[in-house]
Amino acid sequence: MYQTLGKTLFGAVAAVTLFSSAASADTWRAWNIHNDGHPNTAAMDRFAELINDATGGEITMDVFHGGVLGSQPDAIEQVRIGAIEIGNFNLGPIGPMVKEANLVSLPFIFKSVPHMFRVLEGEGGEIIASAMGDAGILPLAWIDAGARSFYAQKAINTPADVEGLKIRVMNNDLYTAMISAMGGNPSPMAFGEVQQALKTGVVDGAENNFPSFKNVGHFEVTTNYSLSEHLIIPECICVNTTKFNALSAEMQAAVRGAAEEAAMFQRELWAVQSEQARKDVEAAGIAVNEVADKGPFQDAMASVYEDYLSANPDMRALVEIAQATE
Ligand code: BDP
Repeated sequence: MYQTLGKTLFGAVAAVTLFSSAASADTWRAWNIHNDGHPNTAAMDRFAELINDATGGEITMDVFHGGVLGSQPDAIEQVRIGAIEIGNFNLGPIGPMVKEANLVSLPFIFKSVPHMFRVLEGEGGEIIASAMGDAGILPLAWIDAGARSFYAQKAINTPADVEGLKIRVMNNDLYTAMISAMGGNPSPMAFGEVQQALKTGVVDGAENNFPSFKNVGHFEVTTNYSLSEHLIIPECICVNTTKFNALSAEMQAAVRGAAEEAAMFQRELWAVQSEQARKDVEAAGIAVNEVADKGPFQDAMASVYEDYLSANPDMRALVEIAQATE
């Protein structure tokens, strides 16, 4: 009996020792809104492999695709409080929580995707990253999300074509202001609801990049995609700040390195797959309209800038940094 108890105790102690060494390995949950076939899904899967390799298995990652851990605004909040460790987020829905991130949601603030990356890799990016880190959602790397353009059952060549249309936007007052400034009716809505809303006519149109337009079937319920390219919104691989700061310097470098490599992989995939997505939707019958003159769209945004900057004068400096970046 004693011997049995002794063995049992010994077994229990051995198990505790084993378990505690396993417990120093941490499993992080990662949020991703996209499904298979989207470049970010492949990049997040790659990130899981890279983080495991770079940390010698001390950090492993379970990636939950398709937004199953919640809508994007909810997931951002969950990463901020540490209920989810990591996410691939669009900076659009981060703006309402971290003011500095709103820079990227001003229509036409960037001249091109390379210009957007130059701003993010300079002083502007440092200001945004540090504000996000302070808010609990630290960007480890920036990724590409191309440019967003309008789609509807008709071509949108001028702001007047938006007049009277109900257009779905992401959750951010700047996007509702943007649609209202063109005389449209903005309808903020979760990404997962947009296909049905387009199909049933709850909204007349929406706006997104080619991979998202294709991947969740918006092209199946629309006829025209018009290249207004009014928003160039970057995305991040973002981690809960407290969790990241608790790591040793060596582990922090490993995690950051893995995120940066995953981001490079994403940017390469994005270049190829966004072109392919355009070809695929065209082959499926979508009319892709070049917008000959974006000037009228830019002009229509003057009141959006004025209202925003008079309500948020502290954002003026950041806007000037972006505008002064070559
Ligand atoms: C996609 C973004 C995703 C957004 C979505 C949307 O990658 O993060 O949630 O647009 O429009 O392009 O909601």
